[in-house]
Amino acid sequence: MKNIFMLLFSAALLISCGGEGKKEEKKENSIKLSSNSSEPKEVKEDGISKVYLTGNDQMRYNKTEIKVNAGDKVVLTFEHVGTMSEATMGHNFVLLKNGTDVQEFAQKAVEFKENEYIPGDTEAIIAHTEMLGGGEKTQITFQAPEKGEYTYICSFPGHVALMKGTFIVE
Ligand SMILES: [Cu+2]
Repeated sequence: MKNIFMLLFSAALLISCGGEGKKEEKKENSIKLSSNSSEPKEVKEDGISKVYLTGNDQMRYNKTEIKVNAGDKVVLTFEHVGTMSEATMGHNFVLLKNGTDVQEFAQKAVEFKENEYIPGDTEAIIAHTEMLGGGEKTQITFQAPEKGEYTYICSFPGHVALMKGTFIVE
Protein backbone atom coordinates (compact mmCIF):
# COMPACT_ATOMS: atom_id res chain seq x y z
CA MET A 1 0.00 0.00 0.00
CA LYS A 2 2.78 2.38 0.97
CA ASN A 3 4.64 1.55 -2.23
CA ILE A 4 1.68 2.35 -4.40
CA PHE A 5 1.30 5.67 -2.65
CA MET A 6 4.94 6.50 -3.26
CA LEU A 7 4.59 5.55 -6.88
CA LEU A 8 1.58 7.80 -7.36
CA PHE A 9 3.31 10.60 -5.52
CA SER A 10 6.42 10.45 -7.66
CA ALA A 11 4.32 10.17 -10.78
CA ALA A 12 2.50 13.34 -9.78
CA LEU A 13 5.83 15.05 -9.17
CA LEU A 14 7.05 14.01 -12.57
CA ILE A 15 3.97 15.43 -14.26
CA SER A 16 4.06 18.74 -12.42
CA CYS A 17 7.82 19.30 -12.70
CA GLY A 18 8.39 17.48 -15.96
CA GLY A 19 9.23 18.84 -19.36
CA GLU A 20 5.62 19.46 -20.37
CA GLY A 21 5.45 23.06 -19.20
CA LYS A 22 8.76 24.02 -20.73
CA LYS A 23 7.84 22.53 -24.06
CA GLU A 24 4.71 24.66 -24.24
CA GLU A 25 6.69 27.78 -23.42
CA LYS A 26 9.12 27.06 -26.24
CA LYS A 27 6.27 26.48 -28.63
CA GLU A 28 4.78 29.88 -27.79
CA ASN A 29 8.12 31.61 -28.27
CA SER A 30 8.68 30.11 -31.66
CA ILE A 31 5.22 31.14 -32.78
CA LYS A 32 5.91 34.68 -31.65
CA LEU A 33 9.25 34.74 -33.45
CA SER A 34 7.86 33.50 -36.71
CA SER A 35 5.01 36.00 -36.71
CA ASN A 36 7.52 38.80 -36.07
CA SER A 37 9.82 37.81 -38.88
CA SER A 38 7.13 37.48 -41.52
CA GLU A 39 5.46 40.85 -41.74
CA PRO A 40 2.07 40.70 -43.45
CA LYS A 41 2.26 41.94 -47.01
CA GLU A 42 -0.16 43.17 -49.58
CA VAL A 43 -2.05 40.14 -50.70
CA LYS A 44 -4.10 39.97 -53.86
CA GLU A 45 -6.90 37.46 -53.94
CA ASP A 46 -9.65 37.33 -56.48
CA GLY A 47 -11.56 40.56 -56.17
CA ILE A 48 -9.92 41.51 -52.89
CA SER A 49 -6.84 43.62 -52.27
CA LYS A 50 -5.55 43.21 -48.74
CA VAL A 51 -3.39 46.01 -47.39
CA TYR A 52 -1.44 46.15 -44.14
CA LEU A 53 -0.52 49.68 -43.10
CA THR A 54 1.10 50.79 -39.85
CA GLY A 55 1.88 54.07 -38.13
CA ASN A 56 4.54 54.50 -35.44
CA ASP A 57 5.74 56.85 -32.70
CA GLN A 58 8.13 58.49 -35.19
CA MET A 59 5.10 59.78 -37.11
CA ARG A 60 5.65 57.48 -40.08
CA TYR A 61 3.59 55.03 -42.08
CA ASN A 62 5.33 51.77 -43.03
CA LYS A 63 4.56 52.50 -46.68
CA THR A 64 4.17 55.63 -48.73
CA GLU A 65 2.75 53.77 -51.70
CA ILE A 66 -0.15 51.33 -51.80
CA LYS A 67 -1.22 49.52 -54.96
CA VAL A 68 -4.59 47.85 -55.43
CA ASN A 69 -6.52 46.47 -58.38
CA ALA A 70 -9.28 48.46 -60.00
CA GLY A 71 -12.68 47.01 -59.19
CA ASP A 72 -11.38 45.26 -56.08
CA LYS A 73 -12.75 45.40 -52.63
CA VAL A 74 -9.95 46.79 -50.46
CA VAL A 75 -9.51 45.27 -47.01
CA LEU A 76 -7.17 47.58 -45.19
CA THR A 77 -5.75 46.69 -41.79
CA PHE A 78 -4.27 49.65 -40.01
CA GLU A 79 -2.15 49.25 -36.88
CA HIS A 80 -0.48 51.78 -34.58
CA VAL A 81 2.73 49.93 -33.75
CA GLY A 82 3.98 52.56 -31.31
CA THR A 83 3.17 53.03 -27.63
CA MET A 84 2.18 56.69 -27.44
CA SER A 85 -1.41 57.66 -26.71
CA GLU A 86 -4.06 58.69 -29.21
CA ALA A 87 -4.08 62.19 -27.72
CA THR A 88 -0.36 62.80 -28.33
CA MET A 89 0.44 60.57 -31.34
CA GLY A 90 -2.89 59.53 -32.83
CA HIS A 91 -2.88 58.07 -36.32
CA ASN A 92 -5.52 57.34 -38.92
CA PHE A 93 -5.74 56.64 -42.63
CA VAL A 94 -7.76 59.07 -44.72
CA LEU A 95 -8.03 58.46 -48.46
CA LEU A 96 -8.85 61.63 -50.35
CA LYS A 97 -10.66 62.16 -53.62
CA ASN A 98 -8.64 63.58 -56.46
CA GLY A 99 -8.77 67.33 -56.75
CA THR A 100 -8.71 67.76 -52.99
CA ASP A 101 -6.32 70.40 -51.71
CA VAL A 102 -4.47 68.23 -49.19
CA GLN A 103 -3.05 71.05 -47.09
CA GLU A 104 -6.39 72.82 -46.96
CA PHE A 105 -8.11 69.59 -45.95
CA ALA A 106 -5.55 68.94 -43.18
CA GLN A 107 -5.99 72.47 -41.85
CA LYS A 108 -9.73 72.05 -41.75
CA ALA A 109 -9.43 68.65 -40.02
CA VAL A 110 -7.66 70.29 -37.07
CA GLU A 111 -10.96 71.96 -36.12
CA PHE A 112 -12.70 68.58 -35.76
CA LYS A 113 -10.95 67.16 -32.71
CA GLU A 114 -14.23 65.87 -31.26
CA ASN A 115 -14.78 63.90 -34.49
CA GLU A 116 -11.30 62.32 -34.47
CA TYR A 117 -10.08 65.01 -36.88
CA ILE A 118 -12.51 64.03 -39.61
CA PRO A 119 -14.36 67.08 -40.96
CA GLY A 120 -18.08 66.43 -40.61
CA ASP A 121 -19.12 68.40 -43.65
CA THR A 122 -16.67 67.15 -46.27
CA GLU A 123 -17.16 65.16 -49.42
CA ALA A 124 -13.43 64.83 -50.04
CA ILE A 125 -13.04 61.46 -48.32
CA ILE A 126 -13.24 58.11 -50.12
CA ALA A 127 -12.60 56.06 -46.99
CA HIS A 128 -11.04 56.49 -43.56
CA THR A 129 -10.25 54.59 -40.41
CA GLU A 130 -10.83 55.60 -36.83
CA MET A 131 -8.02 57.37 -34.95
CA LEU A 132 -5.72 54.94 -33.15
CA GLY A 133 -3.32 55.17 -30.21
CA GLY A 134 -0.29 52.95 -29.63
CA GLY A 135 -0.97 49.23 -29.76
CA GLU A 136 -4.37 49.60 -31.42
CA LYS A 137 -5.49 48.02 -34.66
CA THR A 138 -8.49 48.42 -36.92
CA GLN A 139 -9.76 47.23 -40.27
CA ILE A 140 -11.88 48.88 -42.94
CA THR A 141 -13.32 47.59 -46.18
CA PHE A 142 -14.17 49.78 -49.13
CA GLN A 143 -14.53 49.63 -52.88
CA ALA A 144 -11.41 50.70 -54.76
CA PRO A 145 -12.05 53.97 -56.59
CA GLU A 146 -11.54 54.18 -60.35
CA LYS A 147 -8.05 53.77 -61.82
CA GLY A 148 -5.70 56.54 -60.85
CA GLU A 149 -3.49 57.90 -58.10
CA TYR A 150 -4.93 59.19 -54.88
CA THR A 151 -3.45 60.71 -51.74
CA TYR A 152 -3.82 59.28 -48.26
CA ILE A 153 -2.90 61.11 -45.11
CA CYS A 154 -3.07 61.00 -41.35
CA SER A 155 -5.34 63.87 -40.32
CA PHE A 156 -3.96 64.26 -36.79
CA PRO A 157 -2.74 67.89 -36.43
CA GLY A 158 0.68 68.33 -38.03
CA HIS A 159 1.06 64.75 -39.20
CA VAL A 160 0.34 65.32 -42.88
CA ALA A 161 3.88 66.67 -43.32
CA LEU A 162 5.32 63.18 -42.76
CA MET A 163 2.32 60.87 -42.94
CA LYS A 164 1.28 61.03 -46.54
CA GLY A 165 1.31 58.48 -49.31
CA THR A 166 0.06 57.58 -52.77
CA PHE A 167 -2.75 55.12 -53.21
CA ILE A 168 -2.55 53.65 -56.71
CA VAL A 169 -5.47 51.90 -58.38
CA GLU A 170 -4.34 50.03 -61.50
CU1 LIG B 1 -0.69 60.45 -37.35
